[in-house]
Amino acid sequence: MFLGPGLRRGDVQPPPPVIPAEAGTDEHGGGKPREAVFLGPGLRRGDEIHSTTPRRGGEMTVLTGQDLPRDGEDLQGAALHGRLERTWGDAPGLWGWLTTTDHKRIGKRYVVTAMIFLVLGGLLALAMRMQLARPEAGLMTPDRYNQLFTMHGTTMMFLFAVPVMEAFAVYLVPLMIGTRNISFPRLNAFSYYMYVAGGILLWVAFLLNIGPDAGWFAYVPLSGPEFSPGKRTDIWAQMITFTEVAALAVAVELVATILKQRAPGMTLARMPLFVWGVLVTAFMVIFSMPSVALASGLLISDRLVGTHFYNQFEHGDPLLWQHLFWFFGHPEVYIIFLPGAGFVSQITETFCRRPVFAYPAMVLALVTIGLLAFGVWVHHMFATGLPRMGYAFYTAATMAVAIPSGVQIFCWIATIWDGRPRFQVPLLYVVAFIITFVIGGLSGVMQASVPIDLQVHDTYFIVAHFHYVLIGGAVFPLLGAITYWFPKFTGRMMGETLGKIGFWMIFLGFQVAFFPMHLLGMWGMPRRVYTYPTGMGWDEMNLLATLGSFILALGFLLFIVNAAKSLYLGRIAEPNPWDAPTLEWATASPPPQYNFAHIPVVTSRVPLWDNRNHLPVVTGLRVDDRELLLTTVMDARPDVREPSALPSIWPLWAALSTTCLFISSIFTPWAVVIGAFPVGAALIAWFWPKSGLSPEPVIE
Ligand code: HEM
Ligand SMILES: [Cu+2]
Repeated sequence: MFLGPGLRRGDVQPPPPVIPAEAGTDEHGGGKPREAVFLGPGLRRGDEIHSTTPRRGGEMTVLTGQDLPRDGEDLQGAALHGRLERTWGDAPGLWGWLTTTDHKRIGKRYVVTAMIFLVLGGLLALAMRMQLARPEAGLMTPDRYNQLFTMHGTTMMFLFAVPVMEAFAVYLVPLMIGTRNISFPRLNAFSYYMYVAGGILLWVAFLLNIGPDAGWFAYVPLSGPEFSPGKRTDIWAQMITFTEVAALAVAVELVATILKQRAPGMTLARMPLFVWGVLVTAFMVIFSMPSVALASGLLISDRLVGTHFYNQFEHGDPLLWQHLFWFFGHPEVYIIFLPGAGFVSQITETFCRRPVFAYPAMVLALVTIGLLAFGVWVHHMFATGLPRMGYAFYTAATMAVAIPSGVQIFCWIATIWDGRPRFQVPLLYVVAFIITFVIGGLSGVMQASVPIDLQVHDTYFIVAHFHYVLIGGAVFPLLGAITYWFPKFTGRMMGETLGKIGFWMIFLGFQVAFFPMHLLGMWGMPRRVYTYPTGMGWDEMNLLATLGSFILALGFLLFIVNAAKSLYLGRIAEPNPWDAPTLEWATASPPPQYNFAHIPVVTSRVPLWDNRNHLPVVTGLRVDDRELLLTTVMDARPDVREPSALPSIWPLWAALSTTCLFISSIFTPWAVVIGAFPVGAALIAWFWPKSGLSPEPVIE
């Protein structure tokens, strides 16, 4: 589409002469010949998109009154790439690395960092399982065990699961919706640095033997000033602040990107399901994370300056903590699961070679889960004693979540059933996900019933349940997703044989590790105990669980070995090695910094299947500036062109000064006042107006 002056609404367009195939074909074009398409003054609902050549020379530049270089008939192929490379490229070397605002570079860093935390958290889990393999084992002190399960849960939830999902979204969403960068790219860089700083804080504290020890949900009064003196809990609470700032920043970027930067023609109803999952997730982050940030802020205040928010002797309320925490904590599990469901949908679609069954039902299910997730948090608090009505309401609401979840499960099964499945590694992980997640869902529905919950509360039954949903619902889809998008990230395919061996070890190891925990729980073994006496009948199942967790860990090691090996020796990937239907596969593997030579135009939900050889594109965007095409929220009609932020060192600087502020405020409240100055200075530099390019509308 030519964005210049051009046609007005209602103008009749000439029939579409197709431009010669080689004109639109290039090394970054997925090898597919492309047509340029002229959208005229914006599409309307139901408009046909006509293919046509871009307009000629002079007419392309009228909008600003200057001759600005734009992509189009005059500028394409190698010349266009060179030009875009210069405009979108980073500075070379370390400086470029530190200042980059490219969503792909930051997204990759985010993914790798989150996976490192998965490994660290996994090592802690292995240490715990070693200690619990035999009764009355003396591998570690009770204090060490407390730190281990707290660090494990905290690392997994705050430093691995949520960040890794957001990381994938940061990398994939702009590619999947056909744009050149994420919105607010500097904020994106800032969020990554904040996340890393929070992770380092927690782990350095742990290595110095001042790791938090009050559990990942840090209930008061145990975590309050009276029962947790010292700095351990403050470090935990401040780590929350770091990760919540990071998560909220990314969520805001993702909402803006998804709602305003979709390629022309990608109406809401044509968005890939992963993007839908990310959109719902991002809204959930925005509504739930402030709650835990508030909770931990009040806790720090109680501990540091002696307020009484949670002190029942001074008219505070310990249950306030549980409400604030779980108002975040329950949505959190869907924040982890919904992007996982998105992975599953994309993988199922590609490997079954048909669009996902009942797309509208899938979208409705995602949105419904997102809403219901905010109405069930009290099921974590049944044991605190509630009014009868409360029990009834939260039980019913919890069971209701099974309906949209079930709808999704049946849609995936129908897709496999009705498709032509290729059981390669990513689809194997989908099958593992379905089996495991259904078992976890069933034990979830059991616990929604108050009499059962009161029995199994704080036992290993719960540990079994949440690992079934977390590992089944998020880690299995994630491993499938890594295998699936590995060629896009790195340009090489992951090895299939090692992948399959790893898969079976991980899947079977998981079942052997966690299924016995259901039984242990029902036989009364409490969670969060560093050991247990002999003669309780728990010995064999504990040994089995430990055995399973080592098989699982070995499988995971194989996965890493496979990834590392494939990075250097894997088969070189074409742009679309799996014959997938979504836009990220329309560009090279790995994509160039500007993502697409021409912005694609979308006419269906599976663009690369429906336009096998003719993915229509938009032309007329400036190439001398980082210009993005913004589109309307519902119909994705071209709306405005907007410059995207240039690389900058200030996000890193802002993150460093904020880190100093947050960490020193563990020790004195004055840090907030004094620390505000360097942060303020960094922000002023960050937002200092540059030579002003203001957004121009696409059509006058
Ligand atoms: C690598 C495989 C894993 C193993 C072997 C494992 C094992 C364990 C064990 C033994 C406990 C402590 C039980 C107790 O003493 O009460 C635990 C707790 C926990 N795990 Fe895992 N886990 C694994 C992966 C994960 C993952 C991937 C997540 C999240 C995405 C996760 C989240 C949690 C949470 C939230 C707790 C509760 C911590 C607490 O009680 O404060 N785990 N896990
Ligand atoms: Cu819950």
